[in-house]
Amino acid sequence: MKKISIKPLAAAFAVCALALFNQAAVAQDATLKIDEPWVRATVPNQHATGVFMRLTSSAAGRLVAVESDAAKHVEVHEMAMQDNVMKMRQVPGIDLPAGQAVELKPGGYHVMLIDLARQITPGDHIALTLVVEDAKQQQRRVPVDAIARPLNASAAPAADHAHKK
Ligand SMILES: [Cu+2]
Repeated sequence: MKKISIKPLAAAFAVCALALFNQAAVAQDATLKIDEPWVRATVPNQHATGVFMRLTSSAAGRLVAVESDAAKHVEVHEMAMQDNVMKMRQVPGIDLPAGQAVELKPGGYHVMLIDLARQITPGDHIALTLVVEDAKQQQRRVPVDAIARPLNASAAPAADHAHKK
């Protein structure tokens, strides 16, 4: 089955073309609406922080990954009560039901930037790329520009982000 080996290559080309297109088109995606993307500013030597936004997909989809040059590792996390303690854990993705707003917010789902390249101060712009999968498991990349808000932007988990490796 030699044909199969061609497919990933074709997909890679498609993704590259999309990425280029997206960069030129200034953060627009026909299906996915992104509201108020923001990142929590950091203090010196803080190595991790969270990114938040509201996602509304007109067609059923799933956020499967996030990429950014701002940190060595970018993970999708969820905060949840576990034995009466708020804990966070990495999740493989976040479902985006058609037409339903999904909040990434302090205390819930968030994107975690781990091993930050530098300190983030309020007003900074952090570029991220959302990798979204549609119902046919086709992936596309959606650029996001998250603006840094002050450390105390809302009552939320901040300093106690313990990440086990
Ligand atoms: Cu986290």
